[in-house]
Amino acid sequence: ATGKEHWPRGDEKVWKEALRGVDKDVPSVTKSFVNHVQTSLARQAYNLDDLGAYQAAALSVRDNLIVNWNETQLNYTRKNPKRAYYLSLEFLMGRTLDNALLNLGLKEEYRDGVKKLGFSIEDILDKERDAALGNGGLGRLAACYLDSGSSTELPLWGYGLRYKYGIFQQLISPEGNQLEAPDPWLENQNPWELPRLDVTYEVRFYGQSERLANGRGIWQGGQEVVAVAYDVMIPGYGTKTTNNLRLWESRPKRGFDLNSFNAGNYEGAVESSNTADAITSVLYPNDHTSFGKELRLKQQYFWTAASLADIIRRFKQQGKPMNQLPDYVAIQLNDTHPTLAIPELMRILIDEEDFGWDQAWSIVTNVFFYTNHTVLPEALEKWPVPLIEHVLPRHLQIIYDINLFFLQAVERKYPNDRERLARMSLIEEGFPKQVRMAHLAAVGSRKVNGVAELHSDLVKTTILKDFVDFEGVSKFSNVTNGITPRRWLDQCNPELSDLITKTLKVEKTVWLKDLAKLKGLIPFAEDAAFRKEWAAIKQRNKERLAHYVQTTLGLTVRTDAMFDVQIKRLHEYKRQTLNILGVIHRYLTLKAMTPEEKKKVNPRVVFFAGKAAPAYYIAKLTIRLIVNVASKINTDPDTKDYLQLYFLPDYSVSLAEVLIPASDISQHISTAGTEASGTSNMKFCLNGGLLLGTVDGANIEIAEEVGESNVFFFGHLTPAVEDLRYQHIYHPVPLEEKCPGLARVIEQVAAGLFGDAEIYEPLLNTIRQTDYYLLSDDFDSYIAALGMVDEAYQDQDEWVKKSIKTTANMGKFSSDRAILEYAESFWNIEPSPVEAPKKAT
Ligand code: B1N
Repeated sequence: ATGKEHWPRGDEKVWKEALRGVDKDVPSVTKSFVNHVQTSLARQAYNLDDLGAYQAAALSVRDNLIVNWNETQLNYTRKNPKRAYYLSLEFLMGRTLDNALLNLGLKEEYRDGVKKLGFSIEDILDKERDAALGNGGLGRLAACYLDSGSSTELPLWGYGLRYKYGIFQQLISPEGNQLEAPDPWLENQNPWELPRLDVTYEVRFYGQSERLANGRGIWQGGQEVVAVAYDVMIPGYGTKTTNNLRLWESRPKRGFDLNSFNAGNYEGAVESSNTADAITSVLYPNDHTSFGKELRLKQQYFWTAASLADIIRRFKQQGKPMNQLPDYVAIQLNDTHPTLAIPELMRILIDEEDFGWDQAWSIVTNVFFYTNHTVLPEALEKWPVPLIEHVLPRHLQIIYDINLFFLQAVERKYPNDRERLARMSLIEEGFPKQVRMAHLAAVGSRKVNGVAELHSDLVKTTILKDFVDFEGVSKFSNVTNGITPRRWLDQCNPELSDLITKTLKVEKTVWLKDLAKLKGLIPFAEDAAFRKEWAAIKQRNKERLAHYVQTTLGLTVRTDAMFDVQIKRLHEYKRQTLNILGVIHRYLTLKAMTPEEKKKVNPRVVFFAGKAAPAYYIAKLTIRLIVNVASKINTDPDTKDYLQLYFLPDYSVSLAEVLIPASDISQHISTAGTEASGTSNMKFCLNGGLLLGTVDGANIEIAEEVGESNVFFFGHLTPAVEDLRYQHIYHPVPLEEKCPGLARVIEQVAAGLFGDAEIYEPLLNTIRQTDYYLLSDDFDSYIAALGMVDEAYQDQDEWVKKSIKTTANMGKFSSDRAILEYAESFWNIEPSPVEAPKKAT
């Protein structure tokens, strides 16, 4: 018993007045909260727990969002601006309540309001489950862009799928194996979505497609599935604009097939409903792999068809002819996942709207824009021709026609160049033939972009080189990714945000929308009192993380050490293996030291977090190695005061919000040329964490902004990679010779220092054999860079200066800048502020 069982919590008078609806003294926040407890939740005010309080607060905040959402949509309907649509299979939103309170400017009112009723706002916020409808960076980027779209008052909607299960929950077994559990995130009801049961479309699969002489097609038969809209309100920071994220749920067209039901075939009758539901049941948990699964193809078509139908219906309500579609609609394709929208719009224009091919194609190629997020070959989507033919017969015909006209044009420019035609074809020859979605997306779009300078150059010089030659370079460009500083600074690091506001002497509503203002912090790097405050905040953030680890895992983290963090999806190209082998190297070095030598060592705590795709064996072995190294070294009396290691299970947006502000140094150590951008690198640096990384992705632009002396770079550069790989295969050098330090570490793992000797063989073999990701080439410079980090950390004054200068120079990486680049240089859309409603007279 806590002695707190006599309800109500908090101030009894406030409760009573609010319950009675006394108008005078009770703030409206309190009234609305209590009202929702009594009505929407049908709960006794005197018996409300934190979860109930979260639900009441969410419903009450939602009322505010709905008002703004309605005004925003009305504003758009009245003004008819050109609109942009962001089609993404993933939206990794995380939690909503805190963000909604911040953006509405209601945080303090709610803090006070719930306090009087006996609750702490932090405890309430902590009850919310993450909306985890995404795998990693690509999905989180989509969420940041929606926040920025509303914050810059752009008419921008998102379209996605309402998965019943988000990314799996990660459990770690005692042996260190990753186990996956489903994430039924909708279980406790979701106050942030508005079901629109009246907004529905029918989407066809399978059936037959007949071609008519005039080029049109008739697609009929097969199965129809219903798409139902759910709207998620996206408030802007300090704006009325509240845009929409529309997520589709699949439902069977008929719940039951009555004929077979009456014939006693119960299972047959419910079967069609099972397959229809399955389409939006689960988010595919693989990033960076193309699997060719039928259900994934159906997800992609279901979502693009419903979204396009919805977009076209809205456009038609304006009474404009279809050939003006590109003047009013821009559609951004988030990677190739929504590429079927291209043949789908062709189908609508030709088969349903009576357009000829050329006119239809000119509309299509002025509506779509394609963002590429990776150049890794295994991630480039390809769909087997027979599968598309089976599921979407009409679309296959259209894809073949697009290809025919396209290759004819290529042939005219480069006569008799068969190899070029084969390279550029939308169809890859083989058994089976496959449709290359990146080629289709590039051919069918107005613009193509990568997500950081280096990556965009690689797109132009590698995977789409022939297309640059053919179409001219002006179609291909770069938009460096960004992050929203609202969530990734103000919300996750409130103390730092307050210190910045106080120091800049500018309202946070100003600098959070004009992040270049952070440059005003630069002179304060020389101010000792400021540095002290800055460092104290980092320290408290470390303690907050330690508290999290203590309460969730029961482990005690020392907070007087350097916090070294690598958090991201497990993938060989991201080289978590390099990091853990570096940790073992440090451990072995410590073991060999005398007590005197050890005294000079700065203690370090290394954190890992991240999920592995369930079928990615090597990635899962890496987790297992990390976990087992941790249990060995954390209990070794020789070293545990100098080196601790933690693998935090079930990485999520919310966990990132605790980890990032606590980091002194974070690792972004992909093989050069493999990480398209990275976005957590931006989050760490914005929070004053320094960066240890390779010359890859957005690391390069971060270094350009914050100064190369404030980042720790190591490793080979992109142009060297191809040649090094060639050397590995054709002129292999034994590991003991090439990189003795790494060989020694690998020997220890193989010898069973961390148990399970044989189990790690496949992982170790990836390095001993082809070493595709170049660990043996970069290991020595990696260890050297870690040494430089240690050395720099010894001089705390200098370190804190670096930290301040890093934050101060991160303005470029606001997602507001990125979304405005898309708006101005691609979509040609403008802010459309919601006008203040006319005062009732
Ligand atoms: O997109 C992020 C980048 O910051 C990262 O560098 C990049 O790796 C990431 C197939 C992907 N690229 N490709 C994917 C996700 C899901 C899937 O099914 C590929 N994710 C990225 C934002 O630009």
